[in-house]
Amino acid sequence: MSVLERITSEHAIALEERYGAHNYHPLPVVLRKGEGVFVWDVEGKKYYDFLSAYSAINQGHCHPKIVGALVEQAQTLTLTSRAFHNDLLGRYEKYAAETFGFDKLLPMNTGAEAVETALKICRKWAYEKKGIDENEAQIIVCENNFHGRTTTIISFSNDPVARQNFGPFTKGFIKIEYDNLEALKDALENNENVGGFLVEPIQGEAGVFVPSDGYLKAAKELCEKHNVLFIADEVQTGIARTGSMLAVDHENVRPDILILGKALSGGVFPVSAVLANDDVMGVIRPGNHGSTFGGNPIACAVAMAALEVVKEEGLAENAKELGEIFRDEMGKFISGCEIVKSVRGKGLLNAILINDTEDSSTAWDICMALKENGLLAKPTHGNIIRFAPPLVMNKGQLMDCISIITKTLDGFNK
Ligand code: IF1
Repeated sequence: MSVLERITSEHAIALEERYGAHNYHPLPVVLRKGEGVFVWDVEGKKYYDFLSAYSAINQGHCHPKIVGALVEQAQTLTLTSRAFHNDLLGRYEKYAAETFGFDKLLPMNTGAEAVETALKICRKWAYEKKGIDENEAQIIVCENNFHGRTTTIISFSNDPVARQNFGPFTKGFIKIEYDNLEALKDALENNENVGGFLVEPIQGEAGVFVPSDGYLKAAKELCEKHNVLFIADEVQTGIARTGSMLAVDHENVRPDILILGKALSGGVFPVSAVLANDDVMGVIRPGNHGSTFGGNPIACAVAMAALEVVKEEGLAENAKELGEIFRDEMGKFISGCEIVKSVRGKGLLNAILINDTEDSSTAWDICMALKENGLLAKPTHGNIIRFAPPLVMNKGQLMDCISIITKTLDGFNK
């Protein structure tokens, strides 16, 4: 079977249904091409992409500079493993470490792996630097978090669907309410063995939940006071998505451990990373951690190009500017409408709350109508729709999208 052979949407979906594990419930659209802010389905219909592969495609689909780096490197050297050095790893580590202001980087592939890596570094630091007794270290996490799908990570999720019948779970996590400084203070004061606090600067899966102004800064200060590592999961919020290179930059917070993924590669290759300073990263020694593909030459070339694109094209500034327009325009629309309760977000990571119950199909039906009208978005938690277009969008395109969204929503106004 040739990949060049054309296939209908119906046939493609039927094949996945028959031969693929049923671990997703996608919108019934089959994409075959992407460019910038647009994707095309197999029948040739063109859409604005308002999911950006969960913020992995911040730089736009098939960015020529990033794809160019991928192709050139793929024809030169793809993988050496870490048993040998390669000529790009050090250059990439230097470039990324300097970009984000850390001493060192540990390269991995997926977001979940990078979160796992951060948890391991944090525990080892807790024993070797903080002096916590063996096997006693605790890490504070937040309710309604999303950090990935591994057994350890789902151990501290509170999504029943993600957890049920996957136990037994990993111990050593204390869960507190998000955006609640008192809860963090209590947890730090009442537990001696805390090594770290793992937090998303904006909770993505929870429905783009933006914490109160000053929360991250105050949380970091509390962590400092208790000699606890502040671990920021910027897998989704990082790389310009929220209108600054990192979401923690809005509050001038420097995490002790920074976790990146998704758009670190512009979505062309799985690339993730953990960054920290020497006092923390120094606990990792040969044999403690690794990955066959982590730090491979293609990943290094791609990630450097992806970061260059973010800087060269001013994507953080653009996300900030367009995000404000988006929330302003949606806010105006909402004030005279029944179907949407509110709009929230930062930069180009936004969501609208549909005025219906969580178990209703309204948000799904709206996404189906948006698809018919040429815009792809996906509901989360039943009644929330996330809007996260590629950051290479221009103002004219954004206004076009706002018009598609408001006209579609009007069709649902009772
Ligand atoms: C799926 C959500 C987004 C993440 C943060 C780590 C990871 C993610 C903050 C793991 C991944 C994803 C994965 C995706 C759905 C998705 C998601 F809806 F669940 F919340 F983006 F909005 N930390 N987020 O958001 O990264 O291992 O997947 O590379 O299909 O599960 P990964």
